Amino acid sequence: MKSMNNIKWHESTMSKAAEWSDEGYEAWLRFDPLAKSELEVYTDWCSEIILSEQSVILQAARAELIRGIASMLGRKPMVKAKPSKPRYLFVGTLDCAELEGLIDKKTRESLQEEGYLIKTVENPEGSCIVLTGQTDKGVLYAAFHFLRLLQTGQSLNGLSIKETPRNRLRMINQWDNMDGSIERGYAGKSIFYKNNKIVTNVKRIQDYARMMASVGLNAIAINNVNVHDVETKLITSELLPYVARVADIFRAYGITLYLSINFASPIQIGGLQTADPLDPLVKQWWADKASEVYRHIPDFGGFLVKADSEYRPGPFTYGRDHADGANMLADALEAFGGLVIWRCFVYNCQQDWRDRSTDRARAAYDHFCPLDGRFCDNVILQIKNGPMDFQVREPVSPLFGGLRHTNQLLELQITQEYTGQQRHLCYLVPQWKEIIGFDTHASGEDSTVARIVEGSIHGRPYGGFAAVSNIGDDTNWTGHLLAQANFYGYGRLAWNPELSSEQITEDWVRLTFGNDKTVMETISRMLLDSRTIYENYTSPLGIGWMVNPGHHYGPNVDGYEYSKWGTYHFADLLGIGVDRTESTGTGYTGQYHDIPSARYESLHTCPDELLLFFHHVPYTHKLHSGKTVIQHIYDSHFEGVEQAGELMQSWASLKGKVDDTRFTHVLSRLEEQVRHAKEWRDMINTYFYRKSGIPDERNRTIY
Ligand code: GCV
Repeated sequence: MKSMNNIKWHESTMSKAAEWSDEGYEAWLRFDPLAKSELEVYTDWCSEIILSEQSVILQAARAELIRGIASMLGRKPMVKAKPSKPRYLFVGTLDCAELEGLIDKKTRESLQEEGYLIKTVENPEGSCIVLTGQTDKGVLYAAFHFLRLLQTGQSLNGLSIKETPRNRLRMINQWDNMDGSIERGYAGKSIFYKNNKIVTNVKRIQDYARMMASVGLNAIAINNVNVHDVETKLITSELLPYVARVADIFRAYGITLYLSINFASPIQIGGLQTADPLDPLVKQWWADKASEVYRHIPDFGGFLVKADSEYRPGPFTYGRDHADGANMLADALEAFGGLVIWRCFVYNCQQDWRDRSTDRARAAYDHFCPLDGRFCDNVILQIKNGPMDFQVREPVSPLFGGLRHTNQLLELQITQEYTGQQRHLCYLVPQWKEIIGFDTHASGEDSTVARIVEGSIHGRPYGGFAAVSNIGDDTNWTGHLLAQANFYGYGRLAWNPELSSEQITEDWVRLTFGNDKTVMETISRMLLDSRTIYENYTSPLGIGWMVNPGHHYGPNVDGYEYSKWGTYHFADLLGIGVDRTESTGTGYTGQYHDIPSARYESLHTCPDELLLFFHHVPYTHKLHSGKTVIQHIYDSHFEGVEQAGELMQSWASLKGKVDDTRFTHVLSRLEEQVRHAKEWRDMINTYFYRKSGIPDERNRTIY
């Protein structure tokens, strides 16, 4: 535990990496100097900070406030134990003696563990703005929120902001491997590992922790869910001291560390003959392993597990089920307060494409719903947002609403595996809002995914959001600078799913590019439109895929059509789509509760954008929009390319208003997007024209 008190490194984060600031290294924590009009009043409040406690997290809050305020106001604030001015900032937890009598009982009681309060308080010594919370973490979040107020030019008069996170877990999954590669990573190499070792220069990890905390994220699994040989050893005494150092860094920013584990570890690193979860030796091995991990990292979060999925080992090998597997690990971790996060991405990845009775979309529900109620309280099932795999459009997984007695985490993918790989602009917050707002009708109306995963509908102790990170060691973290908005937006939504896409977007643009109205409106519009645009020129009407196999970039309509992965579109000369109805298809629609089930089952009520996910229809089928399917395909693809061109023009209009480095970088990505969108348009349109023989009503060029 010695390293827990090591707070020296904060100072190193104090030096502003000026040489990086125009390349996007500082992301939304740039703290650019503020306009003159705001300086006077802000300086009046911020030149003195009263802060007496010294925990690592409060040290971080202090460091952030000094850094941010100094950078924005051009003057470093003084940190003192007692105020010497009539206006100052007070930073500390609610139990500080100074706050006695200043914050009423009701407010105190309403602030939960990670919640915070930012409040202007008049007291005998003058007025202060209090940044407080029940815990140090709350105070840290309050500090970041306060900095956001300054950065976005808000008034500091009569502040009374109370925030509590809706979700207990707000997690990031890194798909990083120890050789430095990142599975589905599009922004360089890992910031955690190099040459099969944990990095020694931890500056990037520290700055990443700051970025995470600034948007309220509180948990991270630092290795890929596909745990290969070297990574299996992360839970051994050889590597745990290094993992512990990374845990120290995250701890100072209120972030708990998790590891992905290999279910076959007892065999691979334990010398046992089996990994059978019901075998007493295996149980003992994991119990011993858990205590070893906690000796190194006393506040370790727990294990993230991908089992019996895409060739990963799991309980099926021993004739056991997922509840047996997860509960065995849960028993081992329970004494230490650890959690098992067990993924539901389980399906047959060796399907025969000729077999139309097997439907990959059904798999997660079919595997996990029968186990509902059997999982220990410290197990959380992590469920991908859709039944397939992070496509630009798919329905919400019916497991949300299907499970009633199990903790659930919504898994999103920030990294843009199927949505343009951070070469195309595809801002995902609007998609995520649709997902979390989806009404499952599990317990009557308003049984939204947001309410299910927060645990309120079924009274579950744990729940929240997890997402696959999109960052790497590229200077700007995310490859495409504007893809930073996806990371930012994820954090804000995980904290408060009620925030609108518009609000989150505006905040991000202001923090990243400043408060100029034209810049703010132009970039916000670009972001908010970008998902629809991407959808327009890629696979149509919810069918998904149509990408090059393996790396998943670029169009290939039949790329997955005759493969083993269970991802088909079934296009022939007459029509396209997968019949997933109960009446004539795979029965997938029956996995939803009555109202969504009936909506998807009927051709009359199935929404256009998901039509081909649920139904096989002729190309001449009329959509609710009044267009035929084939004409919709042509029109949306021509339109998508035009819209991509408009994105580029919108950006070009900002020349001179955004610094040259960031301007040129984004412009070149948008140019590539336009070129590539044309490739998508022409391949998709040509494919369907050749299949159907039906010409475009408007006689545009199709090859
Ligand atoms: C980490 C998809 C991706 C894989 C990923 C897998 C998963 O299949 O293509 O790279 O593996 O999902 O989520 O486990």
